[in-house]
Amino acid sequence: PELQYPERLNCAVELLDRMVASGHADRPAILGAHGAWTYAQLLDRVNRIARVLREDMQLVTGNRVLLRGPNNAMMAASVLAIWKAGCIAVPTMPLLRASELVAILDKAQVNAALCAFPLKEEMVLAGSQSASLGPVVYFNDDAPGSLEELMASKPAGFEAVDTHAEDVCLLGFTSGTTGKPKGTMHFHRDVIAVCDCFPRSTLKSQADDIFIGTPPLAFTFGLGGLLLFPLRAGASTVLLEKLSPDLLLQAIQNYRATICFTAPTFYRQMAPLAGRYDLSSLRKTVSAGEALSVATRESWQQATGIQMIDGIGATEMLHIFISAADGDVRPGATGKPVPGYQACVLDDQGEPLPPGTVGRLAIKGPTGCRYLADERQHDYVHQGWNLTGDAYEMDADGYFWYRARTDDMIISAGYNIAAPEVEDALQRHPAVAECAVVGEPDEERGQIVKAFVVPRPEAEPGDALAKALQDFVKQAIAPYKYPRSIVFVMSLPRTQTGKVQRYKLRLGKW
Ligand code: 3UK
Repeated sequence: PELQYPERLNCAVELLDRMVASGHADRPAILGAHGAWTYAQLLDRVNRIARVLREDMQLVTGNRVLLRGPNNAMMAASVLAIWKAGCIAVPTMPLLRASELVAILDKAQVNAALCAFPLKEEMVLAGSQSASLGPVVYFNDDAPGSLEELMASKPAGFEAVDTHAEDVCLLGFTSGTTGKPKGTMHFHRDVIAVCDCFPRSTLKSQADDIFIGTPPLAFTFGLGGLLLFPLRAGASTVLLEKLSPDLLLQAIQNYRATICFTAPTFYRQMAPLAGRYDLSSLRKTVSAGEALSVATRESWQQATGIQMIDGIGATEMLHIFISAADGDVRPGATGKPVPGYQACVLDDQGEPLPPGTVGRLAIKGPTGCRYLADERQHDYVHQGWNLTGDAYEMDADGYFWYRARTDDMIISAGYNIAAPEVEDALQRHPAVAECAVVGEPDEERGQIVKAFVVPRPEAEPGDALAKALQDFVKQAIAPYKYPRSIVFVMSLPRTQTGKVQRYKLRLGKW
């Protein structure tokens, strides 16, 4: 792809003003509970919010603005307005508690906040403990002093702040699968570059597409898939505040959505319900966030006829960098580097490994990891290669196969066992709703394979089922990989982005 951008670049102008100027003004941009906003209407809102930021909240270029809210039109307009006003957006997951928010306010040295009214309580609590935080304005509310009211009194139009392509515009926080969230910095150029990679080469999105899905706009998976990619393509996006497998299927039917973004667990839950809805509009479905098992891929394909597009992305990389679509899909493999990115598998010394060997995944491309000052930048980036913390194997044809998070390789009696492989096998058993596998310290074997299983409602957990599951796994994969210990649980601990927190399972506390 052509990834040369001018030195002066404001990503909001690229994504929005340019679209309005090039004939998209009256096309629908954002659909949802608010109704529909065209590109021109979205631009008008963005300009007014940008004025509020600069004129009422007195912000200057480079200020950091915390952004809190559900996936809706005002939230989307606010991100774009923060960029257009030359400020840095710090989106946060709606469910964060005050103590977690305080950590982010401090770490990101936040100057101001735009916050959805229903999240006010936590915001006030956190704000009272922050030294840096200035003005806070609430939206999704028409009370005096609300963002909506301030916007209404502004004149139309706003001249974008002239930013450098390499000015930071986004602080993305990781979801904390291994503990405390880390902040990552992204430039205006990065925001446009991710739009010109995966969605163009792999997804092949077009102006008549209607995007829909579940990931929060506060998660770069959702920000890209449900806002940046649709805008860059001149397409429409459906933003949904309330989500469940049934509600998402219903919304796909109602809005005639064509492209869906969500995580494997959601596809797994939607597959058995899909037959009740008219999903004929749907063309492409993207799975990311966690490994997509062959079982989930197959159940979705059987239910809908759609071949899933798996893609691995990371907050550090901003979005997806390995993926495959259409005829290029190899079930079980994530795919090949997205055009624009390079990938290889390295050993612990940083030397490239030959095909067929499991090692550390390393990525180079137009986006990359820049942690906020206090993080361990050198653990992630070595000689320009981003080490994502994933154990991968490349085959002779250049396809990349996910094996595990590097921390989730279990070594038992000298065997290397990838936790997700055991999970895949378990998931194929009809009594298993969900499961997660970890290594448990063991005197004799070093570690043993331990499985946490959420049984389906009709299944009867107990010794008999545990034995049946063990036998089932021994039939499916090399017998030494079977879980020696099985624990039945009601649910699995997950991050707010939907990832299993295996470190909590290992600690036995959640
Ligand atoms: C894991 C996957 C196997 C992998 C993300 C798409 O997930 C995203 O970002 P996070 O920072 O986590 C990154 C880590 O998640 N992972 C993600 N996708 C896959 N593992 N197969 C996959 N398809 O361990 C990775 O290092 O929360 C995903 C776009 C933007 C994102 N931020």
